[in-house]
Amino acid sequence: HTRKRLVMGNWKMHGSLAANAALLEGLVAGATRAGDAQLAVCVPFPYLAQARDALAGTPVSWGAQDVSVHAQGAYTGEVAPAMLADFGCAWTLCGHSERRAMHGESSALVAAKAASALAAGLTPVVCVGETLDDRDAGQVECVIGDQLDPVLALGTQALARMVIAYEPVWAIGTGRTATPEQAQAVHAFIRASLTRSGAGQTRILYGGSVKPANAASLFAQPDIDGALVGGASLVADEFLDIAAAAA
Ligand code: G2H
Repeated sequence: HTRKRLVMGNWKMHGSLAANAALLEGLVAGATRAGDAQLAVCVPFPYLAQARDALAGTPVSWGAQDVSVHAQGAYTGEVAPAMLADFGCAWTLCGHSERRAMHGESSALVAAKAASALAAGLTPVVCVGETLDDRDAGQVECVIGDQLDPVLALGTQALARMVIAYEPVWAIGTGRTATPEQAQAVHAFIRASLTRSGAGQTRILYGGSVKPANAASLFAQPDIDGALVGGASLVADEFLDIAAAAA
């Protein structure tokens, strides 16, 4: 494996100052368990300063779960990429399926958000994934391809500076993980698309009910370069067990 592995937590809308303090402290204390793999957490906006204060100077980096497509202006409730950079964010998720489904984010908007993040020096983690209906209809590659197209159109330079996360919607928070073989098949499809765009070394994370018990078999796949972890990222020991499997 030549690509550096990345294990990223997505706290979603969970946490409090008190709970985060304990979780962040646990992550820092156990960070060496990740070995050569990178560790990161994507926290709710109000807790970015807390993450920065707890994680600056440690091997654990931090980021946001969404970003505005706009640089600044009259966009009430939005958060600009430069604001995330101001708080030391290295990363922002773009187009998590929950944002696509609940906030109507199109693949074109998601790609534009990735470009806006890159312009501020952040690394976008662009999420793609099919629904169970898509899968049952044999449309996996078609759907993932449509989601990727506007991202690929950003060009080689942009693609080389981002991360892709494959998260089958039917595996998110359901306890139902894609088998390593199912995940690898889609990762290989994404890898081929990236390779045709000159960015074959861009990392591709798997997400969807990643747990300590299934992490090692996912990481054993040739095109799985790490994980985007929701539920299991809220417990330091579970997250670190996953990181250890990536080490
Ligand atoms: C998928 C994942 C993290 P979970 O959404 O983005 O969450 O691990 O809870 O399925």
